[in-house]
Amino acid sequence: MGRHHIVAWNIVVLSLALVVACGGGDGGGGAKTATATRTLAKTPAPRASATAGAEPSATGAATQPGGQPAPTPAEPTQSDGQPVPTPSATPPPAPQPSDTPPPAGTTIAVSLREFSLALAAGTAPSGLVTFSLSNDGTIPHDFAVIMTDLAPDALPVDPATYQVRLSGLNLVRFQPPFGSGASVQVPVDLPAGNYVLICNVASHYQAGMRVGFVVQ
Ligand SMILES: [Cu+2]
Repeated sequence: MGRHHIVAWNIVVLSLALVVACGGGDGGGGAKTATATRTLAKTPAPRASATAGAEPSATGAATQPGGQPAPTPAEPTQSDGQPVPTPSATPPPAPQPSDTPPPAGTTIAVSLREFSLALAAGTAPSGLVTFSLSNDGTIPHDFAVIMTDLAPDALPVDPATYQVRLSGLNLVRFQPPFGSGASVQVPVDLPAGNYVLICNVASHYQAGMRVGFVVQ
């Protein structure tokens, strides 16, 4: 029994020693690890590293987002740049047409009624002349541009139709009858010369719908 008792005691002691050793070791290791961790955490280096990490991370994050957005804006910018040039390219043509209209010619307002034919201007430079017709009367009228050196009231009239005989004249342009209140734009390219403008509805010329016009 004594040996057993001693052995048991030894076992207990060994066990305690093992427990202490292991516990101490583990505790010490844990403590050391914790200490090391705390030390690292408390150490300026970790903070610096953390700060540095934060800065780089922030920088990196900013850089990455910035870099990613940067390319993205770059693409919109390019896309924007492309649309911008396109509109900018479009405006130039617009000015060109806008520039074109002025030299395009002269517009002459013409008021037709029973029974007269009134012009806003009796002359125009050679080139495009746009007669802006307004039927200010109550019945339909037509409009004929005749290049002739005859006097406005000297045109030949067909006694059967009561109309100016256009077949023997240089008819430059003829606008068919249009109704009361209507407006019609009649562009004509006119060389320099003398013209007579008339309405050739039966009897209208004789009634007074005629006027001379000079292109210089
Ligand atoms: Cu008429």
